[in-house]
Amino acid sequence: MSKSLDTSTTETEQTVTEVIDTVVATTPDVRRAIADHRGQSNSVNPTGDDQLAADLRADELFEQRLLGIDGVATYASEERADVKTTDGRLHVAMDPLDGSSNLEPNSGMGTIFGVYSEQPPTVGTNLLAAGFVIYGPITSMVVARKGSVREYILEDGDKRVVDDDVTVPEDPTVFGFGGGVDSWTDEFQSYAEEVRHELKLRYGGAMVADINQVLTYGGIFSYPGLVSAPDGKLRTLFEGVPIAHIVETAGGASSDGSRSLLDVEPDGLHERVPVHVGNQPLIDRLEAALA
Ligand code: AFP
Repeated sequence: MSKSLDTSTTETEQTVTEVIDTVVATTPDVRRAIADHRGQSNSVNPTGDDQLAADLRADELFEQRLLGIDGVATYASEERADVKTTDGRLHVAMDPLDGSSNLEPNSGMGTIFGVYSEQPPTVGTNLLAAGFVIYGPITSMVVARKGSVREYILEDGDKRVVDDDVTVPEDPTVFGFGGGVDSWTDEFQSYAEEVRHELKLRYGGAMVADINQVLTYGGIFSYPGLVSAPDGKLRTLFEGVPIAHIVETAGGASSDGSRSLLDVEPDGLHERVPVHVGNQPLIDRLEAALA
C-alpha cells in the first residue's frame, strides 16, 4: 500500500473514531434536552414532521460538535433542509432524535448516525460506519464498523463494550410492522398475516428500539410502502440506510421490497424508502410476497 494511501486510511479511521466518540460524549446533553425541551417548536422538518424543541436542540448539539472534528467535511440531518459544510473529508448524516413522538409518553428514543466517504445524497455502500444510540432505561449504542457490530453501554459520556460481536440470532422471535393494517398493500397484508402467527409483536414507535429487538432476538422490522405513500415513512439516508448497514453487518438482510437498502441511490437528501430489515429468510419471503 503506498505511503499516501496508508496515511489517508489511518486518518480516515481516526476521524471515524472521533465521530463515534463525539456522539457518545454528546449523549448526556441529549438526555438533558429530552428532559428540559419537551414542548413543540411550531416548526416542521424538511419531510413535514412536526419538530419538538428537543429535536432542534439535539440537532444543534450534534452539528456544532461533529463539524468541530477536523476530518469531518459535512453534516446532514433529518431536521434541516441543507447540508452544512466545512473543511474535511468525511460526511456525517444523522437523525438526531429518532422517535421524538415517544418523548411525551417517556418511551424509547434514539439517535441514528452514518459516516460516509462521499457527500450525501449517496449510496449506502459508501458508508464507513453506522450506529444508533438508545435513550432507554440505560443509554446504549450499537455501531457497525469494519465488518463487525459492537454494543456499548454509555455512562457520563464514556462507552464500554458489552458485546463485541452482535449477530442476528438464527431463530427469529419478534416482528414490528409500522404504518397500520388499513394502510398496507394487499401483498404486505398477506405477508403480515403469516408472520403474526409465527412471531411475537414488538413495535414501540421508535425504530432504534425496535431494531435492537431484532438484533437481540431475531425477527423482522418493517415500515412498508403504503397504499397512500408507496415510499413509506422512513428517510433513506437518515434511517433506512444506516440501520440496513448495521443489520447486514450483523448477518441479517435489508430490503426496500426488492433489493438491499444499501443499493438504493437516493436523488435527494430527504427521500423516503420502504424499510425491511431482519433475518434473511424473512426478508426473502417478504420480497417474494411483494414481487
Ligand atoms: P418520530 O421521530 O416522528 O417519532 O418518528 C419515528 C419514526 O421515524 C421511526 O423511528 C419509527 O419507526 C416510525 O417513525 C414510527 O412511525 P409511526 O408513528 O407511524 O408508527
